[in-house]
Amino acid sequence: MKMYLRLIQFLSCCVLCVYGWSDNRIRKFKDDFSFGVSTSAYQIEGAWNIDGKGESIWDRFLHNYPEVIADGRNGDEACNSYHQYKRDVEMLRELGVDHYRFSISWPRILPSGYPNIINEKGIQYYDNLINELLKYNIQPMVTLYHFDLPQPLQDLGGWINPLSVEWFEDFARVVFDKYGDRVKYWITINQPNDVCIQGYSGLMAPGIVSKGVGDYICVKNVMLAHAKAYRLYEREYKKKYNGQVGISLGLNWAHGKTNATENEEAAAIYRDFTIGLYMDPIWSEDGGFPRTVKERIAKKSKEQGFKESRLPTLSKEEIKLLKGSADFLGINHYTSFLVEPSGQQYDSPSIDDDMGVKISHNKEWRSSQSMWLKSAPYGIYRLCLYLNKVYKYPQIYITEHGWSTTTGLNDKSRVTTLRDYLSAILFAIEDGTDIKGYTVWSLMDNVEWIAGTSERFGLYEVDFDSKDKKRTARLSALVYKRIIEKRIVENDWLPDNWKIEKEREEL
Ligand code: PNW
Repeated sequence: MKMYLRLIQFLSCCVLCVYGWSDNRIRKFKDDFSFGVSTSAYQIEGAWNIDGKGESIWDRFLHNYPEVIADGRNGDEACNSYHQYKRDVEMLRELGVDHYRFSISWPRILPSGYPNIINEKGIQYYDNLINELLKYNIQPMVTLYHFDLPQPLQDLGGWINPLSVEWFEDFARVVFDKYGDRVKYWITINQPNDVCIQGYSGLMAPGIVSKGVGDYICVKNVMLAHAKAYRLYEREYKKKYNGQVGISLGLNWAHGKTNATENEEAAAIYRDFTIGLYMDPIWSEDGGFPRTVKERIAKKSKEQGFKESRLPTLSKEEIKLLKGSADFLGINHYTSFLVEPSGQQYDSPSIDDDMGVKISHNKEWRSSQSMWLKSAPYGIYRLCLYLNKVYKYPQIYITEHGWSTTTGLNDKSRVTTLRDYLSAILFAIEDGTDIKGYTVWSLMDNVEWIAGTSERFGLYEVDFDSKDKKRTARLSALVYKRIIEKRIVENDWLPDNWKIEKEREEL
């Protein structure tokens, strides 16, 4: 065990040295740097059919296909935050966070999806939560859409239907009207790439498979929905409330498996499809989807006998609507990938086939409880510097970063990851990126979509078998609290009661 830890220390040291982080200066987060934690409605609220809440696509998907959930636990009860929100805020106070990022369940406030019926009890729930947060000076950062579309709108085609742009705008209006006086940070959409690419791969709700076709139509509509909500706020609320509206993109770093030209080229393609596709429409100089992505999909589509490119075009007006439609960039960053050209056959059509690349992890990166998640802290540094260069200094909030473990309070691997990534962020700030805040995913263990509760992301452990979904602070919660308090990353700090445990282990 000791050997293993040494090895990890040695390896992370190597990584840091390679990138020139070996000096002994103490770097500090500024006082106005905002530390927070994140959750989402479906994953924590439970009360899926209580007090007039409508059905979401995740309710439907996991009720219909319980066998896809790793441990069978869906979001029907989750952490029961619908009834336990005061305990949640108590934990936020224990941590001393500056902001709390949570999402609003669209079907909880608009059960039909439309504003024809407004569920007052749902409105009241978020009112209570927001007021409770403000009472303790914790800034609410509110996501409008974190994967839980009202099922009645899915029955009309969901994000594939171009009307979805308007549905979202109407929903956003209700939310801005009700909470705009108190909420200053808005995130329109969480991870359009997951909403669309995963959403139409069959792995996530709505569980429809339409690879390389439906997913791209969804991307267009989701991006436009974001822009419409942004413009609505800009037009009708900004003057009065002076809040900021952004979007959270799932952005991981990727570079060539080796520095061979073909690998670097493959990595550039991968970045264009996973970063550029969502960044360019909002932050690039010309707007619209990346030229490389448009060309690749158009060429493939032609070869496959499609009359037009499977990637829908954006009109001049749509390009204009999207360009500049964010006050800040929310980054959800978890891991990095090594890229090489693919020798293998993918489903055709599909985004994998369009990209034609293969991704992997470096074998030396530390593993989490999730297959896809390995620790490569330099990745967040390189990603931020890349965005700075390509997109001209966007204002950034890290809106999610997290690590999964099994159950248990002694989550040292999460502590290490937290420290490594926060150190990398300090370097990125020093090297000119405008990072305003950082948000841990997640405040507490929750329903990890089809992984159920088999992968734990919480600073607080949740006992899902207990009646009140008891929450207990892990070691990482105490370490994060200390980081927030001191505004520095101390690699050897441990709370007193954990020191004893560590000494015992080392005997
Ligand atoms: C995020 N990746 O999804 C979601 O926003 C959360 O709801 C979720 O619980 C959390 O990450 C942990 O999974 C991700 O492939 C999906 O790197 C995929 C990736 C990262 C995050």
